[in-house]
Amino acid sequence: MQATINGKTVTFEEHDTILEAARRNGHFIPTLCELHDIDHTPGTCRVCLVEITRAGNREPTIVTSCNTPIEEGMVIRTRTQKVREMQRLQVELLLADHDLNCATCTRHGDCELQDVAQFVGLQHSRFHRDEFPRTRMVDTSSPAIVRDLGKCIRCFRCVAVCRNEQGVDALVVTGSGLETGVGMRDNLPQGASDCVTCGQCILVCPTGALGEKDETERVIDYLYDPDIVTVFQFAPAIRVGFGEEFGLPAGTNVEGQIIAALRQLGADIVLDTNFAADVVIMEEGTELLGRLREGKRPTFTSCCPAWINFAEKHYPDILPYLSSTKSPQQCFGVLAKTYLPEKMGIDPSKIRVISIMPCTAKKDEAVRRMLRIGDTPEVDLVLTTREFARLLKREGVDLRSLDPSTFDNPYMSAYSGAGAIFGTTGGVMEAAVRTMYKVLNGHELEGVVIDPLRGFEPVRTATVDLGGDIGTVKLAMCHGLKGVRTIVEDVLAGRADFDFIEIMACPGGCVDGGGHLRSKKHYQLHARKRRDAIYDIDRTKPVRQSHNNPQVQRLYEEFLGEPLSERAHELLHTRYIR
Ligand code: HC1
Ligand code: SF4
Repeated sequence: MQATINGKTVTFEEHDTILEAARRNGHFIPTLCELHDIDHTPGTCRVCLVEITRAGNREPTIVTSCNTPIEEGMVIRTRTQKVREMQRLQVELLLADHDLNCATCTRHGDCELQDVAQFVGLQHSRFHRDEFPRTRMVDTSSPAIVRDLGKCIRCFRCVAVCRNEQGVDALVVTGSGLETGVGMRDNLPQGASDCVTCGQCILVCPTGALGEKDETERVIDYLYDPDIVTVFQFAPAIRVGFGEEFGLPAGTNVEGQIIAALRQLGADIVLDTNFAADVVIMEEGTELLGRLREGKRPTFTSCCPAWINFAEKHYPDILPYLSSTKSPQQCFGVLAKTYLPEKMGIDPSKIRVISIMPCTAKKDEAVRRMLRIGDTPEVDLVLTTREFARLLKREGVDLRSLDPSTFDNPYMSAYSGAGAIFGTTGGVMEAAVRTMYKVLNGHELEGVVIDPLRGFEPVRTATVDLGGDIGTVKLAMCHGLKGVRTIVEDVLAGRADFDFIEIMACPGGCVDGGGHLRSKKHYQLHARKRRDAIYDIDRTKPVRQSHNNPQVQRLYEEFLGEPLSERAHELLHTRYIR
């Protein structure tokens, strides 16, 4: 089938929209609300206007290209005078009640609305008014996410992701006419709503309307305070996602440059969450074997904080099935304020633990009241990948110009390949199997890569023979909350037959966490490359099992005793709120 776009013949397929056919044939049409990757074409922004003349029809008309099917013989023009004037007017109307404090917006320079305003050649907005309707407020009630409705352009991508991709359905379209907006269901503040702070809505927001609660200023306060000892940790997925913030190809491993950047910032101690991931395997693996021996099944992993929020808010009856082991972020935090100062002779009250995570929900986790040592949080501050990039840019550090550095701390920085793979779906499960096999059989599993556990399907299942007195176990891995809802309902209804279930709330796991770089116009563009980079780290590590990490062995010998010892229990395990 053929049509003409800007004088050139193009071929198209049945059911193609004009926008799809134009893109495939290299014709640019600006859009703000449409997002192909999640099949979202609400037609609300009206900037994807084109002029069309249908076959056998002389009169051209203007239509929105995102939701108009292309037809045989159609003549399409994307840059006529009329189209350009109408697009410009449309953008002026969008800016009429938009908060135009662009210089102070964290999205400045990375905003799809700015791109479109440049494209239509807008130099000032004639209709702008400073008084917003009451509904266009800033909601700061969540510890993780800020919704600034003065910057919302009503594309409803966030509503679509939350409802259709995550199945949480916490966001709704509110009001009508000039007061149309996006709110939390039941008009609740975000902090009291059903939102689980996964941050997937942030990844698709075209403007600065959705973002993490920015903590870069507090980190700078800590860095320049001579009385404070800053201890940094960064998550498994950070090293393979962070380079993109500085223009490096997706999946580039920048672990060494991150260490160098933190030292240049003035960090006192730079350590690794991957070390704590190995510790989690020691605890969670032992806990799981105990539960299996007691006939308690299944056990769910507990390292993903958006999953914990989801379980607590949406399915509290599932909480008894969750592992009590804290996440690596929190195991790190508590050890950095107990074990580390004991070993290094530092006053624990001076230590501030700062995490760099690909995740917004980790901010929520860090302020949970059961994750404190007395009055002190185990983790003081969490920066997302995006904030860490912002911090480096604020402090004039260019990641690309740094020579890679290495860890030099003998207590909490070494990690195994098992700790590294936590950052992708199936990784926690694979790491746990490697260690449980050794515990049960006294010798290592041959061939540490367990292929059935790898993959990208939203729900995967596998059967693995662990040997010893446990034998064959049934495993499931699920990433993306939509699939989680089904699996949790199956468990509660007695329809599921599993021993161990790994849950990661973000589709893809942490490699595509809600705190990572936003890919303008795409959703989950780089997850696979980041995952492959994580598997490469595992492949090249001399130590690939958590129990063989020498720093983990030292931690147990010199501080914790055995996994699940009284001290390990007190420091590394938690409970959940119904
Ligand atoms: Fe994750 Fe985890 S893997 S939750 O995805 O268990 O964020 O990367 O840090 O805590 O280790 C995130 C990543 C991360 C924890 C670990
Ligand atoms: Fe929905 Fe997640 Fe956004 Fe909350 S953070 S509104 S759960 S997509």
